[in-house]
Amino acid sequence: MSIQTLSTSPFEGQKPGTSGLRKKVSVFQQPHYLENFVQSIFDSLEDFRGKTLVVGGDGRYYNQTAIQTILKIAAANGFGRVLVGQNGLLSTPAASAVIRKLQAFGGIILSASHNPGGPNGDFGIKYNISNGGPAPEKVTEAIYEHTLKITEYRIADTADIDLAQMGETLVGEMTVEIIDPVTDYDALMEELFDFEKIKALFQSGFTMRFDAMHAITGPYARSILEEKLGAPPGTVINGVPLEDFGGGHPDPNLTYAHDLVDIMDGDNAPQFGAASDGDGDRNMILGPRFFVTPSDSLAVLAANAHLVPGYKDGLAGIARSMPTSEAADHVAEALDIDCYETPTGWKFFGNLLDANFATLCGEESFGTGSNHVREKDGLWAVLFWLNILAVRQQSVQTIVREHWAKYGRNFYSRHDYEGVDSQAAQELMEKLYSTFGHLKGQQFGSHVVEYCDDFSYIDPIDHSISTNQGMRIGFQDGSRMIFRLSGTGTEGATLRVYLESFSQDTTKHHLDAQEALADLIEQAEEIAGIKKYTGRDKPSVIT
Ligand code: VG1
Ligand code: CO
Repeated sequence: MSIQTLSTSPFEGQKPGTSGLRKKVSVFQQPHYLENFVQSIFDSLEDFRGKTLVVGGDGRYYNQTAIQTILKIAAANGFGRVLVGQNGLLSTPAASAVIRKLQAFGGIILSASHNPGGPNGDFGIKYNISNGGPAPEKVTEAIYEHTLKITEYRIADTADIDLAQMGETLVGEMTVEIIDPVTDYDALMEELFDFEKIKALFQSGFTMRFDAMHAITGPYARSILEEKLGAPPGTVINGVPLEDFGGGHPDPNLTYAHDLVDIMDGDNAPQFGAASDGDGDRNMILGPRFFVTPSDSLAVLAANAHLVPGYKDGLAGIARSMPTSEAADHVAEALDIDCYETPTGWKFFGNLLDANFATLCGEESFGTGSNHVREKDGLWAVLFWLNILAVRQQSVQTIVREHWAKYGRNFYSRHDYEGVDSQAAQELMEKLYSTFGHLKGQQFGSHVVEYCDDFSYIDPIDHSISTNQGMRIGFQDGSRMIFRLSGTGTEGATLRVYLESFSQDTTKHHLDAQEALADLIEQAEEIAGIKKYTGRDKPSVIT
């Protein structure tokens, strides 16, 4: 074992964002950089000597190199055992499942999620606690504090190990076990969903495409959809994980999942389409020429949960992030269960799930999940939909339209302005905040402001407080707009504008969201001066 001192380190304190630390690969490649961050994680933890850690990533460039380093630092810091997915692979939800199943002390997940990969792309690292979920703010704050004062790290002076070889090896005195990344996850899915019914659905000729976007979900989707559920070969497309995701942007939305979108828009579109992101925690759900917004998807899953074996006894509650549409709230009301509104980021759902306050959780950013793990879970959401489709024997579109007819439709869209000047973005937010004193009661278009605030959240379990979680403006007609700066980008700032309006008028439900929200979009510009501050006349991505 050797101890490295950091006199030449470029490391100046690193703050984990919405989900861990994300930077360009070249930043992680600087001498001592990764080492310092990993040592800072371990320095912020207590009593892990001899205990088990789970390590895996989405397979992007630098994944295996980083894992070799992490193993040596874990050994020198006294972990007893580390479980690593074969070839360094573990989807984010699978890592969460493994941590929980083996009651590990925690886990390290290497991913920059949906951000592009490769030598010029992004890399990321995140610590998960023993419940399988992302470290809460008090832990990420402690990690950050340690990055400010770290002077040395401990690392075992040993050779790299073979990450392809299943079984056990020693690194110093620590045991490393290479595990199959898919087995435990598959078993969990089989417990939750009616595989027989879904199998019968495929046998009856039901057609689907799953776009793994050359990212981590390929092996999981092939194993479950094609091998276990009997979907025909070719159902999973872009199924081989690549270090650079084939040059693509593994973000399952209408802009980046274009292979799938082209298929679903085509004349011979299959009956169901789905995609997942870089690390397998996001999902997009499509019918032929029909897009299901993630907010609607959460509401539909909640309303139909009783049809699925794992949730047949009902839901304890639902939780959604603040910018996610209120569609799920209407379902919670009908079911007479609680609906929680949390800040953006999955870490805020952990306590609610642990305390059984909520069973299903969701974010507008293509994230849906439940108490089966403590991360959002892309393939889980796809299987949930398949289970509902198998029981109801209706199309995706019919199910969603019936849902709107019953609960009303929450028109929803998010406009992202990516890579804008950080200072300008900050100024926009500050200027907006300074108007809040006199916005209330003012009319914008046909909307009158009912409330405006900078969202803060008090965790109902540990009473911790999270402030500055987004500027929200609510109108008397139930519509909302929210302005927030992203915590996951790696270049400049990303401004997110979230827009929502509600209609119970079924004659309007066929409208396109941008059309239905056109007035609100105009008023958002009026209120915040987006063009002036960002210098952009339109968003870079609309979802
Ligand atoms: C984004 C999403 C947020 C999500 C986070 C991590 O964060 O808005 O809802 O939890 O990404 O998702 P931000 O701060 O950029 O808005 V993943 O799939 O990157 O782990
Ligand atoms: Co992700």
